[in-house]
Amino acid sequence: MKLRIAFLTAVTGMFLSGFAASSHAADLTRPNVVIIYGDDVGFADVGVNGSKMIPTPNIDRLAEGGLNFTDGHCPASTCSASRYAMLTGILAHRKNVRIISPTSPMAITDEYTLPELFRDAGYATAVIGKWHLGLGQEGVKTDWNGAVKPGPLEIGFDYSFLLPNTNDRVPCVYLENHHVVNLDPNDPLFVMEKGDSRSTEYPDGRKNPETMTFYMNTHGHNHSVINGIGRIGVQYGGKSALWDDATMSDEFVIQTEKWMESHMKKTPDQPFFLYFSSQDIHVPRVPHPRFRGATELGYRGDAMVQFDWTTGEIMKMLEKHGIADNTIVIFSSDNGPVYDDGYDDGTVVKTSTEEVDRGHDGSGPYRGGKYQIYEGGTRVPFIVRWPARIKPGTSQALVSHTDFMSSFAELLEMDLPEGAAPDSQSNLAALLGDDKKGAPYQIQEARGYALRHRDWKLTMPYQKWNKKQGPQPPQKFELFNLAEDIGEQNDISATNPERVESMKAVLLPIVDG
Ligand code: NG6
Ligand code: CA
Repeated sequence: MKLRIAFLTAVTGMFLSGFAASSHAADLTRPNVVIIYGDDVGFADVGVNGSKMIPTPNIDRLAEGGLNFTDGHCPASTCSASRYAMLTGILAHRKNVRIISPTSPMAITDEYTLPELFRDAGYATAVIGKWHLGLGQEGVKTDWNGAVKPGPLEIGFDYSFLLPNTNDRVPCVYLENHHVVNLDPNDPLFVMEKGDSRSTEYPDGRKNPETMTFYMNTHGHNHSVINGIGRIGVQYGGKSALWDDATMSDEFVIQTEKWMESHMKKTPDQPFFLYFSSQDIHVPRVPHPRFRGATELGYRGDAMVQFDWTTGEIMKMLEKHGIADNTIVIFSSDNGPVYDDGYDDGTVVKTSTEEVDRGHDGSGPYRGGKYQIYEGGTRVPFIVRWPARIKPGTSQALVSHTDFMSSFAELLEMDLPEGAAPDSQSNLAALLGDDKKGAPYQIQEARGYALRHRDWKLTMPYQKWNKKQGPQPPQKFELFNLAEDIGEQNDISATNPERVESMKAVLLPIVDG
């Protein structure tokens, strides 16, 4: 009798949990969401968008199983600005967020954020990888030997494992939640600010350039030399906590695996939002030796192959836990491609106007790249995969990371708080493949601004430019019709004055606001 009850209970339990599991799998308002964010990965650095010289089978597979957006944009053509707008739905210029320095405080303060939206909807939330949105409080010197905060945990993430700034900036250590990993209290860590008297304990690249043994700098990147690579900023101490550049991708994969295992063990039915942010293929490009030689393009191409591997590992984790079908995986990048971004790593560029590295063009048919306002600066790989809901294919809809806030709010059936995410428009139908057009307009930020309206693009003049910043930005309002001129070669503003005026009327109030 006892046995029978036990058996019945087991069967009912199986039925119930089976039912619960399948109803969870079919819960289209609560899928897991994983953003795999690359760094400086251009539109055509992935095979599915035309890269022939860099094999990216895992990313291509992701695209085959999802929607590949060919007019998908990051908010800006540099890192911090893009990430700020993606996580807040606020364009970065409104808060003067530019490229963040090693000593900058948290850029996000009281804004309502994407992780908060997910958390409010009942999700577990985590960020693993590059942060570059500042850490610590404005006006207070960050104590890297104590609790480093505010940081991601104060803006909606339950867990964080970070590369605090960028891989070319100090401190060259990992930060797990509030604390530096492997820090020896007998060798405290300092990030020098102007006026600090302590000299660096690492070689100073300005005085001893011969210590930059991995490769030399081409511009900047000559303060503390760590692992034979000159960095931006000066670090003192923290030797036991130094990262190894060559194993950074492995480290992020291991930490993601750990986090996902623990989540699936403790709360398998709770959906999660994971913002996975790779350092690849930002400089200094130091792929693990097992990837070196994977392409004929040296460090840059090989780092991209490494990032493809990383993407495949994340997909394997989702499959292992049986959650790949009801997980939205977004693959994208924070800005367009760049070749020489400060180190002599062998990347070769023939001309400064149309940048091509030994036959490989990371922006494909689009003009420009990182830092620039032309399409190559913000039009990046943009893949959305969700087998439970999205029919695979290609979409030409105009979409942007700025719209994630409103789009996910709609998907989760959540109301954004009053005043939150003012620059975010819901583009959910386009992201799901139901709307072929996408946003009626979109703002792009760089050194200067641009407005997209369908196939029309208006760029705004930017005069505060100097040669060191790369190709010259527009010096007057320019108008392009991308339907006929995908490479933005023919400025037709002079023959379309009315369109210029009507587009200015949309762009200028947003830029000035
Ligand atoms: C620039 C750096 C560049 C890179 C960039 C940030 C110099 C001369 N240039 O200031 O190397 O670090 O900032 O890149 O130091 S981003 O992708 O994080 O925006
Ligand atoms: Ca970047």
